[in-house]
This record gives sequence, structure tokens and C-alpha cells, in this order.
Amino acid sequence: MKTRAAVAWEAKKPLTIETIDIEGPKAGEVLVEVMATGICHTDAYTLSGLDSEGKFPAILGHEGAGIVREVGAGVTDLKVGDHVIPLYTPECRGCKSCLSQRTNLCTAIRATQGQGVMPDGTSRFSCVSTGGSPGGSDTLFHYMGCSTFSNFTVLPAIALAKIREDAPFDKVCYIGCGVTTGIGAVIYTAKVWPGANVVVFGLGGIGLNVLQAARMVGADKIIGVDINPDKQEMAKKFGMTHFINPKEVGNDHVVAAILDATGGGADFSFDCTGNVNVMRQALECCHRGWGESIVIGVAEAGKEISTRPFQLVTGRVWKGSAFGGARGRTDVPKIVDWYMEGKINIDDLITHTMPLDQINHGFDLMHEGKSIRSVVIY
Ligand code: NAD
Ligand code: AHE
Ligand code: ZN
Repeated sequence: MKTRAAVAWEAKKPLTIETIDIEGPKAGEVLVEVMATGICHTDAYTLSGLDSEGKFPAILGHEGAGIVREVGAGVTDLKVGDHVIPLYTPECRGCKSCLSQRTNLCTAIRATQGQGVMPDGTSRFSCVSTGGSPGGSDTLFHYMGCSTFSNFTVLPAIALAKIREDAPFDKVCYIGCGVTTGIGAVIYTAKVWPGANVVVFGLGGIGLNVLQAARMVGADKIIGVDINPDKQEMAKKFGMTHFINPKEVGNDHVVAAILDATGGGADFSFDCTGNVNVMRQALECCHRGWGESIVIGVAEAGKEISTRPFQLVTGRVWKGSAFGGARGRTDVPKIVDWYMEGKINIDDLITHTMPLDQINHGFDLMHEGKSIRSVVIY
């Protein structure tokens, strides 16, 4: 069938809206009509050409919500009409990682996902309309196994969380990445305790969700760090108690300012910037003996983190978190419930909505620091 999609033909170029061909679902797969999709910084990162797994031409987007329109052979857990959120971190419940109960990083389809194809090694997307592909190929790659910048997409059934039908697509799409990543990093990865001092570096679409989860679990001081002072107001609304602007206090004084404000260091810090120098600050502002720093931000290919080993010898812990440590099919429906019950605020974080043909404007707003989340409504 035909569908409309925003195609990334090559790195650093705006997306173009195309009518593309999409093949139906094969065994174990599901055709989903995407109703809404957020634009995450990771989409911009891949479009920048700095993602080591970035493949072009591709259909980006990984923060969606939609409706099942067709199921392939053997799919029993989902039926036509079900409301779903695509999962870039699937949950097969049968691989070594899922069975371990120690990680959310299901390995069932990770290899092909990184190659931009479905588990059988082929793509369901093609486009012959414009010939815009630099290689002349008409195959379009999938992205993070989701490709939510297409009105219709195909995913393996293990990569879909079934959600309640009264949840609004244009809000809960954000649970497909940013909300779950930020909230999950606090509750599943770090397990922040009531009374903890928390520091959040980067007050964007992820960091603000870290803030609201830190408040939710009863953190004491919640310090936000951002080079954009315009982020302060929203951050206060989401639980920030103190703000540090590295451009004001001086980048070299950020760690000292945090040690001072917390009486010795953070119990937990979170990097939500993807900047490796910030990641170092986030570790080094942690309390000697027990402070934990969680890396959420995604850094460009080739970047490395460093610190004096003494920082770890003296008890600080460096951890990472993908999709907030959430097990998609199990935890995402619960997070949708929390939203519907008014326990978490998503509405105020969606600062802009737009139709698909204005998707590049959504990227511009992100780069200009003017949006928190832009959501494309199909
Ligand atoms: P965003 O653009 O909305 O927010 C980033 C924020 O960081 C902005 O407010 C910006 O002003 C601030 N910032 C930039 N440089 C800074 C610096 N040097 N010091 C302090 N603040 C700085 O992006 P987002 O959507 O919130 O994503 C944040 C990061 O998280 C990205 O790297 C993204 O790729 C990553 N991410 C990771 C996961 C995961 O599962 N690990 C999931 C989603 C996003
Ligand atoms: N291809 C990238 C991987 C970047 C990355 O770490 N992605 C996160 C999700 S970001 C969502 O906005 C993730 O889930 N990582 C675990 C995984 O298996 O990819 C790169 O840098 O190579
Ligand atoms: Zn994302």
C-alpha cells in the first residue's frame, strides 16, 4: 500500500514528505497506523550524521502511538484495532536478557534493528517517486525498529506495547521515548530514594521528566543545570528547587557549586545532554562513597568519557540507562495509566504540535532551544 512519510535521504538535509510504498506485515509482524509522533533529540542526532548506526535513506522517528491495522501470521498477542506504542527497546520475554530480569535490553532483534531492517533482513519501505536517494536505491531503511515519521509502519509484535484505548495519541506518543526514559531512569535504573539530593544536567525533553520523577519519589534538593536560562521556568514547574547556569557560574565551578549546595555531593546525578564533558561533571559532582551518576544522553560516534579512576575508587558509580530501564510491554501501559490518572504531567511538555509536512520546523525549534517536545499529528 501507499503511505505518507518524512524521508531522511541523507545526513544534514531536511526531511522531505513523500508518498512511499509499504509492504504488509510478514509472520510475527504488525502494521500500525501511526496517529502521532514526538520528535526526540536522538532523531536529530542521527540526522546530523554523527550516529555510528545512522543509515540513509531512512524513515526516522521512534516516539509514536497508533492503531493496529493488520497482523501477520502467528501474531496472537495483538489484534486489529488495538492501540499501541512502538518500542525501540522490545520485550520478547524469551531471550537471555529478558529472562535474566537484570536488564530491559532485549536482544531478540537488536542486530537487525541497528542495520535498519526487519528481523528477516529486509525493509518494508520503498520509494520510487522522486529518485532522491543518493545511491539510486529505492529501498528506505527502518529506524530504531520504529520509523514513526511514516503514517503507516511495520514492527515485530514484540516491539509493541498495548495501551488503553482512552489515552490520547497526541500526548502518550511521548511515552514511546522521552517520558519513559526520564521517569524510568529515576525509578527503575537509579531507584532514587525519598530525601535524596538529585542533579539533572540538561533540562530538555528528557531532563524535565527526570525532574518530575525525582519530585514524585520525594527527592530533597533537585538541582537543574542548563546553559539555556529559558529552561528555568518549566524546570521549576516540574520540581527543580535550584538552578545552575554554567555560563554564569563558570564551567569550571559547576562541580564545586553542586558540592556546596548539597553539603558534599549529589546522591544521584543524571546526564541528559549527550555532552561527554558534562558527563564527567555529572560523575564528579556525586557524593564520595555512594553517589551514582546515570548517563542518559547519547554522545556522537567517537566521543569517549573520562575521569580520574580515583573518582570510582572513592565510591562514585557510573551507570547508563536506555529507555529508562523500562521493560516496554510490561511498563509502558502502566506509565500510560499514570498519565491518565494525573500522576505525571505530559501536556505541559508538549509545547508544539504540527502536521507532518511541517516536521522540519519541529527540528528547527529543538535546535533553537524553543521547544520541549514537538509532536506531529497525522
Ligand atoms: P533536548 O534538546 O530537548 O534537551 C537537551 C538540553 O540540554 C537542552 O535544554 C540544552 O540547553 C541542554 N544542554 C546542552 N548542552 C548543555 C551543557 N553543556 N550543559 C548543560 N546543559 C546543556 O534533548 P532531549 O530530547 O532531552 O535529549 C537529551 C539527550 O538524551 C540526547 O542526547 C538524546 O539523544 C538522549 N536520549 C537518550 C535516551 C536513552 O534511552 N538513553 C532516550 C532519549 C534521549
Ligand atoms: N545508534 C546509537 C545508539 C544510541 C543510543 O544509545 N540509543 C538509546 C536510545 S536513544 C532514544 O532516544 C538506546 O536505547 N540505546 C540502547 C541500544 O541498544 O541502542 C549509537 O550511538 O550508536
Ligand atoms: Zn528518543
